[in-house]
Amino acid sequence: MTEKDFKMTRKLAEIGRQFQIKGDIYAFSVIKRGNINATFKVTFKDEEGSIESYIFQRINSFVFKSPVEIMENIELVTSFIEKKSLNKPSLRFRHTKEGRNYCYDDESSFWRVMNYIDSVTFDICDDPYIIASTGEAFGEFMMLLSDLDGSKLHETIKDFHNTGKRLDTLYHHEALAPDEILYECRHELRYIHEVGHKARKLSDKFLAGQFPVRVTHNDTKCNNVLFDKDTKRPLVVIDLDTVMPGMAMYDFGDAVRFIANTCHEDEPDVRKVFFDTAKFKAFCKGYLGQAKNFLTKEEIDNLVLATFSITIELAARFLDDYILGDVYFKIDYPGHNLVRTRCQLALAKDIMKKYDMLNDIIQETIR
Ligand code: GN1
Ligand code: MG
Repeated sequence: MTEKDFKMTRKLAEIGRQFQIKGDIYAFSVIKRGNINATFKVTFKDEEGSIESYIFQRINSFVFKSPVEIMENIELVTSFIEKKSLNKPSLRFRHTKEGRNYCYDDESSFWRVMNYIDSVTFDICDDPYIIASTGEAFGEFMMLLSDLDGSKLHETIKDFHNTGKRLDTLYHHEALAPDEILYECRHELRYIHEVGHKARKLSDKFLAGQFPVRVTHNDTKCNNVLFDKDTKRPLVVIDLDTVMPGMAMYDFGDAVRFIANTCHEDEPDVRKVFFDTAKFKAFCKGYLGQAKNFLTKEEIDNLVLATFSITIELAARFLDDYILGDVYFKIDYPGHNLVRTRCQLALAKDIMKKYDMLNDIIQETIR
C-alpha cells in the first residue's frame, strides 16, 4: 500500500466511525466521475465477516459554500421521493450519533456517506432504449417532486442557472484578462457575444416570473441515473447537490446537451461534435411521456431554446474558469476548460442549425 493510500484508508475509517459503520475497511476505490466533489466506494467487513459497501463523498467547499443547506435539501427530497416510489432503491444517507447526515474530518472537510447501489451508469450512450429510459427517469423525478413546496428548499448556489448573470460574469473577467488569453479565446468570445442575447432570454423571463418555478435537479447528465445491471431499467436519479427551485426546461436542455452529443463533453476534436437528432428523439419520447402531463405549452415550446441556452451557459462557465486559471472545475490537463468550451460551442452551433427540426420532433412526440 502506498503512503497516500494508507493515509486515505485512515481518513475513510475515521469518517466511517463517525457515521457509525461497523467493521474495518476491506477495500476502497476512487470513483472518477463528476467535476466537483471527490467520490469513493468504500467496502467494510464486520466481525461476522459480512461485507457492505458505501459511497463516501468529500464536498468541494469552494463550489458549495453552504453544504449543510445542501444536506437539508437532500434529506427533504429523498424522503419525499422514497414515500412515493415503492419497489425502487432510494438514496439513503448515513447519520452520525448526533443525528446529522454529514460530518467533518480533522482538516475541516465536509463528508457524507450513502448506501452503495449496485448498478451501471452510462457516460456516453448509443442505445435508444437507454436514452429513452434516461428521459423517463428525469421526467419521473420531476413529476414525483411536482407537489413538493419549492420554497422549502434552499437556493444552495445562488443564480446557478441564471444565464444572463453567467454571461455578465464572463464579460467582466474578459475585460480584465491579459491580451494573450483574449487572443487565444477570440473566436469563442466572439460567438458567445453574438448569441448571448438569445441564450439569456429564457432565464431572464423566468426571473421576471413568466415561467413556473419548479423543483429541479439542475445537473441532468445521463451518468446521474443509475441503471439495473441486468434489466437495464433506471433505478434512481443521483447527484442531488443542485436540487433547487428552477426551470424545468433547463433540466431537459442540460440532459439532451449531454446525451445527444455524439462525443464526450470534452472532445478535443470539434469536427466530431454533433447534436444527434435520433438520440434527441429517443430522449424526448421517454421524458415527454412523463413531463407532458405537467409542463405548460409555453414550456414545451421553449425546450429547444433551453437546450441552446444551457449549452451556451456551460460554455461561458468553462471559458470563464479557463480565463480565471481553473479555480472551479477539476481539470485533467492544462487547457482542459478551453477544450470543454470549444466542444460545447460546436454543439451549440449544431443545435442552431437543426433548430426547426428539433422543434418538429418535440411537437410530433407530444401529439
Ligand atoms: C459540474 O461535478 P458534476 O459533473 O456533477 C457542474 C454542472 C455542470 C457539469 C458539467 C455544481 O457537475 O453544473 O453542468 O459539471 N456542477 C456544479 O460537466 O457546478
Ligand atoms: Mg453534479
